[in-house]
Amino acid sequence: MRIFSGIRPTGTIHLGNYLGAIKQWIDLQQDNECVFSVVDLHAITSPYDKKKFSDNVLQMASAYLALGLNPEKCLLFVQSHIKEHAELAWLLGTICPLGDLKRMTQFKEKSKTQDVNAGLFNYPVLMAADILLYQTEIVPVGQDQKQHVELTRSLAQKFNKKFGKTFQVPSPQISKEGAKIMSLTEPKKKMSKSDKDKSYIEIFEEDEKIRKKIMSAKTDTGKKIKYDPIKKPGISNLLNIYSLLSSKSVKELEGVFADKSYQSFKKDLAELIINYLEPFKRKQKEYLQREVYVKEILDQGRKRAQSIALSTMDEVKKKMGLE
Ligand code: AQP
Repeated sequence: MRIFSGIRPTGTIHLGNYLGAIKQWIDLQQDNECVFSVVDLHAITSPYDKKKFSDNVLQMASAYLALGLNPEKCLLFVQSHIKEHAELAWLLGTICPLGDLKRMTQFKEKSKTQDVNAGLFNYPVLMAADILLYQTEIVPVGQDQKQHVELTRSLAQKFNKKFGKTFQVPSPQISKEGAKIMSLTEPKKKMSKSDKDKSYIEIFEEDEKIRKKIMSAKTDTGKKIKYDPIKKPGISNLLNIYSLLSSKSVKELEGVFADKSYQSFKKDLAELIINYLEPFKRKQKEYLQREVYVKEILDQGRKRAQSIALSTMDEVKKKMGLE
C-alpha cells in the first residue's frame, strides 16, 4: 500500500501527534511504501517566526528519525522542496466547491484564534494535493484530520469523473484509541499545540515538567479510577494514555488501580511517560548534532518522492489540457 502523512514543523510535537499519527507510521513503514513529509507550507498559514523556521523544519525531521522512522524503509522530505505540491493544489482548487471549504471544522476553529488568510482557507486543498500527488491509498492521521481526508477523497473522485481516471482515491486510517488524545487542562478538548503549555506533553519535554503537568492534569472530584469519557473525561484520557504507552488494556488498568488514589495513579503515569520517552530524547539529541546527515536523508527522500510527483503532474496536466 502507498501511505502518505505529515506534520507541521511548529516547534512542538506532543503526545497527541505521536499517539494519533507517528506511532501508526512506525508500524506501517514495515510493510508498505511510505511517504512522510515535514509540511512546512501548511505551517506558514499560521503566524510563525521566520528566524526559527528552518531550525523547526530540521528539528521535525530529526524528531521523525528519533521516533523511529527509518529512511531505508520510507521517504522523508520537506514539502516546500517539491514544488509540485503547490502546483497541484492550485489545479485542485479550480474544482473544489467553495462551500466545502467553508464547512471545514478546523478552519472554523482556527479562524477564532488567528487572522484568516487565503492559505488557511485553502489548507485542505493543499493537503489533498499532498496526498493525491503520491497516488496514496492510506492516510494515517488523528480524528481531527478525518474531514480533510474526506474532502481529498471527494476531490479525487470529482477529478476522475471530470477528466478521466487519474487519482487513486485514498482512505483515512485512524487509530482506535490514539485517535483523539485530550487536553490535560480541558479534557473535553483535543490536545493541541496551539493551546496553553500546561495542556500538552511535548515528546522531548524535561522530566520534571512532565511530572508537574501530569500531577496537575484536570480530573474530577470523585475517587474512582474508571473509564467514562462522558462523566470522567480527565481520568479517562489519562487511562487511555497509560494504556497506549504500556501493553495493558484500560480494563486491566482499572483493576490495577482499583484501590489507588488519583495522585498515586498520576505519579505512576508520569514515570511511565518519562521512561517511554527517554530513548526518543536521547536519539533526538544525537540527530540534532548530525545536521548534514539529516539534510542528506531529506534530499535523498526529495529526489525519490519528486519522481513520483512529476509523473502524477504529467498525467494531471495532460488530462486537464495543459500540455
Ligand atoms: N490530540 C490529538 N490526538 C490525536 N492525534 C492528533 N493529531 C493532532 N492532535 C492530535 C494528529 O497529529 C498529526 C499532525 O498534526 P499537525 O501538526 O499538522 O497539526 P494539527 O492536526 O492541527 O494538530 P496540533 O498538532 O495539535 O496543532 P493545532 O494547534 O493546530 O491543533 C495529524 O495527523 C493530527 O490528526
